[in-house]
Amino acid sequence: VEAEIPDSQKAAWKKHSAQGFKTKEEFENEAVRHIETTLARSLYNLDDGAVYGGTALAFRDRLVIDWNKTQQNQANADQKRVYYLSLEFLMGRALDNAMLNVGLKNVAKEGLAELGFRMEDIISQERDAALGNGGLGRLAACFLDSLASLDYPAWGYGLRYRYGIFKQEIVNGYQVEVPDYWLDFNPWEFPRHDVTVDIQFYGNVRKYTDDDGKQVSVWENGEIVTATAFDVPIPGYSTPTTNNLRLWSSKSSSGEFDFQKFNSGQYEGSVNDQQRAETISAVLYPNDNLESGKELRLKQQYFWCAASLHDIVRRFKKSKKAWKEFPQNVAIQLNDTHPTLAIPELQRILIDEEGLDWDTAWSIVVNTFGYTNHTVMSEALEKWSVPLVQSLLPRHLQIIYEINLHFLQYVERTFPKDRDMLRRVSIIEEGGSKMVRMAFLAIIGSHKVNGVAELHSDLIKTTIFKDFVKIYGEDKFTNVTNGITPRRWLHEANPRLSELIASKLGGYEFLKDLTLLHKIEAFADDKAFRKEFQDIKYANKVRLAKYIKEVNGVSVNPSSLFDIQVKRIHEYKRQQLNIFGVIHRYLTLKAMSPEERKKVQPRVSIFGGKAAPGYWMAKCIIHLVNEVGRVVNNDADIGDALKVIFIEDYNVSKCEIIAPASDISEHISTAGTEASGTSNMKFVLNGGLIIGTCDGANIEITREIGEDNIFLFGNLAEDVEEIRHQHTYQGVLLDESLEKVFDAIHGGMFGNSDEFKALTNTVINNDHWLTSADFASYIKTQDSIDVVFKNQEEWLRKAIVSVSRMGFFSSDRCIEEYAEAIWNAEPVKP
Ligand code: 8GP
Repeated sequence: VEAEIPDSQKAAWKKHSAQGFKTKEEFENEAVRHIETTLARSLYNLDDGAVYGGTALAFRDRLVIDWNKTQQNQANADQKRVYYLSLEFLMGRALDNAMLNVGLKNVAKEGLAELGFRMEDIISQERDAALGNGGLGRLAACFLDSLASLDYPAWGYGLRYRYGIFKQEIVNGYQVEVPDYWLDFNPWEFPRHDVTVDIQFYGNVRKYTDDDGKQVSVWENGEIVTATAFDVPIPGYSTPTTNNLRLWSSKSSSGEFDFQKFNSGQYEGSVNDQQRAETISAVLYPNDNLESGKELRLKQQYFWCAASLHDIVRRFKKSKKAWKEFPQNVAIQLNDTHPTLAIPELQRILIDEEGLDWDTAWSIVVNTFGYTNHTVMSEALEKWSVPLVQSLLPRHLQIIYEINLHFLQYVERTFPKDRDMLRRVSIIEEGGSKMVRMAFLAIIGSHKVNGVAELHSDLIKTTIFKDFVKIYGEDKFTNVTNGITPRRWLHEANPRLSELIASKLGGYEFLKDLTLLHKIEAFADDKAFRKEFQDIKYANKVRLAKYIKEVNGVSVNPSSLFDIQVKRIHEYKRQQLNIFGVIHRYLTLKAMSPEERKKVQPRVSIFGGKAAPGYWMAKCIIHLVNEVGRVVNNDADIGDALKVIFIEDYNVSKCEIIAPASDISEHISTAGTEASGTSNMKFVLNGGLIIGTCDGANIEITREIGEDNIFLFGNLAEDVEEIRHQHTYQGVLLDESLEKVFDAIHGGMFGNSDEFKALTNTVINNDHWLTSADFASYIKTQDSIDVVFKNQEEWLRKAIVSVSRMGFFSSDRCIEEYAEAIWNAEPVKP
């Protein structure tokens, strides 16, 4: 195509092509131009919001110039591309990240100052892009940052939800969900009204024999919904590589609305189709580690998978290569089982549309996909009812049955004696109602399956996927321990700590190679360094205390020990263990004389996190935390000795204030339940210590930083089953201190005790999450934390050594591992 353009035309384009700003002057030009023209505001009609808008648009222009060059360059390079399919991308704010990654933060800061604005105020105007629930979605966001920073030709594919995760308000101590209107102003996306795909649902399959005697299946007469692409540029750090996150939005295929109905006076009916279609990408399902099995969710999954695959296949076909080369050109990573329909969809395209035979097509499919599992908990494993799939995706159900047939025939040949094996591994679960087991389909249709931390990857091999290890061998299963991007989670969240580290390492190279942090260990005993490190932590605590004062109206003393647990509220994550521990502390303090109380290490217990709207028990936990806070924070006997805070609407940008301010953070899931956890990494990287169970990535964090630098407690994963068994057959032996805590709750100390009955009863009745079984060990460990914290020199030493040993947990390392062991992909030099 390039050759067909006349030279004179090329020269004209080159002369006028957008360059993007580089200097402070140019930045101010661009920002003011956008404020005055794009946003139609003026010097006399300005606020921080408008200046944020102008600044963001100026940076967006920069990004899109790099984005264009990157896409051109990657197309020319003709290398294997990576596609990361995820229903969730929990991106947070983009402006600060864009400024850092393109290296123009100081330029913008000076420019803004000259225009009369403070950088921090402008950055804080931005709303989070909250297209995710928790760890799984944030991991996808960190991976995009690392893929671009390492120059991989990689795209993310997701859904452009009109409403991301709900906004949480706390009203009278209860969680209330409010819609999040994040799209009101979003300068970071480019609508591509020319990039659309028609997606079919329902309908029927017609079979016929063609002229060559070949059986052909045609899926037809369905309902059509149109997918439109919205592109979000993803800038790499310290490289011009700018990748793409393509989010699909749904709309009616028949245009805006039905004109015939409209003209015949059926005004409401005329918009019905449109609304039905738009519903598909309207909301993010707000469940974390729980599947709801709703038809709309299945529609979302197919809509997104089909649009993305169509796009990927279209791009591949432009290369005019043979189909068998597809897996050498395309790697698709499935983030959990949500995109599993991409497997039968690619098979359908290859056999029904491209005319390949089954075996050739299937080998292409398997070599293309990789599947990442994020949980072993049965309530989170996706299953779809066969009749539902039959009605929505009739052709796909046929293909799934055929995949299953081929697979089971193979299993039968290989394990002729194990008849029960067929029942256990079949994609179709028989029984009352037939279900499609998505994880099994994902394993069978992928060449690699990975867990997200060592323990978790071992557990999937020995529990839920045990039979598949027998069938396929160990090699198909691998581990890639999660990581976090040091750009956002160190440099942006904690600029002073980043600066201190840079001053010792002679620059910011460690933001690209986090293992360089190990050189900081030499300063663990350096007095001046320790002092500076301590001052930074204190300043970060002051910043959080200020936020708490503003929002919660409670004064907390920044010299107290800040004890933080922020994550989705879930019984397995055990915020209930934490709050019961807090009540125990309160009762202990109450029983002391004022003199004794003065000697106790003051603490602020901070909680934050959303409960799925339908998860009643999680909502009870939030309510209890708030009620305990109300009582404790107003108890004059207690004063600074204990404060209990619930931070409303925990999200990515709040985490950036919270993580740098912790002394201790809690990662206390029942052993064997938290696949990895990633906030544990964020907290340690920011100079806080951890209290945690031997679970998920806590285990590898311990290995890296050393047992002396982490507070571990509780039963081990290998003993959990046995303990549960005992509970079932011998009843729960309630911990004595916990019993006192329950007495206080039942006695009405924290308001109407009926509201908390369910919470205490599940512990008393079967203690599935080992809250009582781990209580004594938890309390003892918390007490030892008070003792160590009093010795600030020792504490600082532990914290500094821990930071220096966190290099392994960069998401850059994860991406290198995926690229090497799963994708076989190489970077494209910009
Ligand atoms: C989460 C895990 O719970 C967490 O330990 C891990 O760090 C994170 O994934 C990233 O790997 N899992 C989920 O959020 C999850 O399984 N969600 C599915 C139900 C959707």
